[in-house]
Amino acid sequence: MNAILKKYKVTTLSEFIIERQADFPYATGEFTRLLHHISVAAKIVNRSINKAGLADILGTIGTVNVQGEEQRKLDYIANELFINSLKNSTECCGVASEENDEIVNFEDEMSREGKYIVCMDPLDGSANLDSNVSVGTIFSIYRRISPRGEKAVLEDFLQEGQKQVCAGYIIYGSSTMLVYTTGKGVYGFTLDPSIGEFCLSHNGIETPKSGKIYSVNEGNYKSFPTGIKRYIDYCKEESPATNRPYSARYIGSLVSDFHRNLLYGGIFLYPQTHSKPEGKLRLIYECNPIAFLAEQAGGKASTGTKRILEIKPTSLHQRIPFMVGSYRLVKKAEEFMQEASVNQG
Ligand code: P6P
Repeated sequence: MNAILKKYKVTTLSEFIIERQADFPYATGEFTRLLHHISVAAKIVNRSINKAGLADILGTIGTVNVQGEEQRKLDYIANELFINSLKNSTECCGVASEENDEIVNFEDEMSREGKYIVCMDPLDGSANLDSNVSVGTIFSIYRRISPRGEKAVLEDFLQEGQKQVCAGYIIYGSSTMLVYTTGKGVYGFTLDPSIGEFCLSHNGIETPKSGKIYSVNEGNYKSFPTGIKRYIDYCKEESPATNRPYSARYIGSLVSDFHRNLLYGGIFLYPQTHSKPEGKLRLIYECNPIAFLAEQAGGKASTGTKRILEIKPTSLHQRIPFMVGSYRLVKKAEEFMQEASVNQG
């Protein structure tokens, strides 16, 4: 009987969070409620994405966000769903979202007492949606700095990434997965549509220390810094003894590229370019959460010269050069950056 029960035993996300609540000193269930509400919004977004082509919710809405990027119907829907669910949790006093120029304050009395704030990219890679390429939601949770009972303030959202209490993503791909860390390892949950639950499928993700995959938009090669060019050339060199040439894999959807490299080993790079001197990816709701996850899985994340999680943000939508993935691959890329800066004097 035990063998049969063991085969059908599932651990849902809610069960897992409660079991691990001991990881959260002084937690009286607030964090559990907050993460539960994120998972509820994720299920609804997943349902919307799965029927997008049938429900006339693909395409754009004729507006651009603070990034100057065309907003898509599903960007708007996902943003509203996550913001509403976070408000309903009453554990979060405010949200910073890629889709909103300013922070979103939750004014009701219970939310003002909330001790957490959330930074998020509600639907990263959404330009890929119409072609059915996988996309993702990225989220990052901090304890607020401002006093409970008052409105959230900008400083609550400009904390260094190493202050995160939780980071995670949902990848809406061949299966829908929620991957998160609270600083005690990385755990993956796969959505079982038949029961509507995220079920534990990756009980402790450790990323390989090295790998054979490099992910970068090589169309920007000519405008990369010298060190990055030299590293990409190194990835392409014939060297069987060191597993090179590596394989180029680039989906153009951060969560998808990162998730593959997390599991298989590899490096993702979005360096600075002539047209994007600070890089493209945003520090507080893309690079910081992904960097926290990478480090918790034994990987590394930097600008090429600085550890991402030690950078003090200066603005909500600040962009930053980014490389993340297997420890030894990122370290090698940093060495090329270091060598180039020494040679340039
Ligand atoms: P490019 C999607 O727009 C995104 O923000 C990330 O998901 C992705 O890694 C990157 O931009 C792709 O940018 O310039 O290569 O198309």
